[in-house]
Amino acid sequence: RPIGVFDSGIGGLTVLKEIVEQLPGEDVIYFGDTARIPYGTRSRETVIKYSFQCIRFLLSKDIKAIVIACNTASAMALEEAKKVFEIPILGVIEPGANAAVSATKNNKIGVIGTTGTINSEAYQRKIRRIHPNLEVIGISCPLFVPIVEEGWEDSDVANMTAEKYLQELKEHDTDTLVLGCTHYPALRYTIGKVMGDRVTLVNPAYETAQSTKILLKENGLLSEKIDGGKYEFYVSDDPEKFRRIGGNILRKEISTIQ
Ligand code: DGN
Repeated sequence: RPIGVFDSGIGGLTVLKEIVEQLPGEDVIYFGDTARIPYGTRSRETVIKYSFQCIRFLLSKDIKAIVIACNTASAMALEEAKKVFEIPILGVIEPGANAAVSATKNNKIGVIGTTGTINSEAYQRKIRRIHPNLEVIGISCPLFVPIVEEGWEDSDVANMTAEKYLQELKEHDTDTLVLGCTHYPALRYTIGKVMGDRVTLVNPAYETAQSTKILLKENGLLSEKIDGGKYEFYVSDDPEKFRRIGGNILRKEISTIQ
C-alpha cells in the first residue's frame, strides 16, 4: 500500500523528493491543495479543517501512513490529527527540530517559515522541549514562497530579501538554521551565502524522509520492494502549474495528475 503525502500545494514535493531518494521502493500518493494555498496566512482552525479534509481524501485511497509535508499544517494540525485518526502519521516539525538540536554547537538556533508556522511557535516549543537551555529565534519570511514559485531562487531579489530577513539571525550569531517551510530548500544556496559557511542549514524534508523510514519500520509497514516506487498526484486546482513548477522541484516530469 502507498504512503499518503499532502501539502498546501506544490512545495511538499521537496518532501516527496527526499522520500523518493531515501525510500525508493515505496509507492506514494501525493495530494497538493493548490486551490487553497497558502495555508501559511490562515488561522489555526482553518488549517486544521483543511488538513483533516486532505487526510480523509488520502484515507479514501487506502494508504498505510500519512506524511504532512507542509510545515504550517504540521505546526497547527498534527497533534489534533493524531487524536482523531488511527493511521501512523508524521509531520515535518519534530524531525527538523531534532536535527537542529543535534547540529548546534553554540546553542543558538534560528527557524524560518511562514507567518503561521513561526507564530504557532511549534518549532520553538519543540526545540526548547528537547533542550530547555537553547536560544531559538523564529523569523517569518513570507516573501520567500512567491520568490521560489517565480523560479527566482538564485536571483538578486532572493539575495536582497534573504539579507533583510536573516539580518537579525546573523546579529545573534545563530549557528544552525531550520528551513521551516516546504519551499525554502530551493533557496538553500542563497540562504547559505547570506548566512555564511559556519551556519548549518537543516532541511526538515530530508529529516522527515529519514523519520518516515523509522516510522514504517516500527509499524512493520516498510515496502519489500527496494526500488520502482509508483507515484500518483492529485491537486485541487491548476494541474498545469503543478506540472510546471513541480517538475522543477522534483527534477523529473510529472506525467499524470488527477
Ligand atoms: N507548504 C507551506 C509550508 O511549508 O508552510 C508553504 C506554502 C504556504 O502554504 N504558504
